[in-house]
Amino acid sequence: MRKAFKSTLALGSLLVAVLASQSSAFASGGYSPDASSVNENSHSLWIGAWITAGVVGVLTAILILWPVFFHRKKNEDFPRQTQYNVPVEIAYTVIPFIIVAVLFFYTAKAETKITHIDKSPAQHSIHVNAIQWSWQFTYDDAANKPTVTGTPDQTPVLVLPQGEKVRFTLTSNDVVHGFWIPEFMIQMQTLPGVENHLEFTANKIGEFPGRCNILCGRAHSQMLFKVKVVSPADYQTYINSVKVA
Ligand SMILES: [Cu+2]
Repeated sequence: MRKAFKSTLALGSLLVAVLASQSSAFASGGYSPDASSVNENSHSLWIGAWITAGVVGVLTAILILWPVFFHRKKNEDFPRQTQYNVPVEIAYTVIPFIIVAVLFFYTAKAETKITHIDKSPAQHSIHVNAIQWSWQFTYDDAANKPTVTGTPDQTPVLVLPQGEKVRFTLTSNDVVHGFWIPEFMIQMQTLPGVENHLEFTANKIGEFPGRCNILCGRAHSQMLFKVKVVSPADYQTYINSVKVA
């Protein structure tokens, strides 16, 4: 018993040490609050949802553990059975409803901002087309509309200008795929026969992984791409250097 207590204590201290060493990553929920214009709206929602889940989780654990420790069977008598406690039933119906309504409100508010498309055209326009099993990026900015087509063996690179808004048109050649850049807290489905639109600004220079996040068939896990955020000048140089497909 003492040994079990000691090893639990050791495990607990190890966990605290790991969390402390990762404190900034832990505090930001594993995501950057400003990597893109989407993060600026998604990040607070993400953290808020975790805090809500934490509070609900701790309260639920207390409600479960309380009777376990303080209402243990003291004699052989069958305990008094109760039912139809109306105030309790109303409370456990109304409280979750309020929690869901509040989460829904903040989700809908953030989503409206994230999916907002300005009437005036964005500074840049890129067409993303998903194909089994890779991605095609067409830079509509350049007059010759150069296209980069990837394969599972040659993952394509999506080059974006730092600090400038890009309007994405998302389509699919075959089945439903999901255009996902985890670092930018954004995912949107690409649907055959439908054009989806999304606008955002990448704020930080660097390379970030991109993936398909809808199970779309045999080689779904190989639908990888790389996002490379460069300065606006380097972006112009890049799109002028891409060969027309
Ligand atoms: Cu896919």
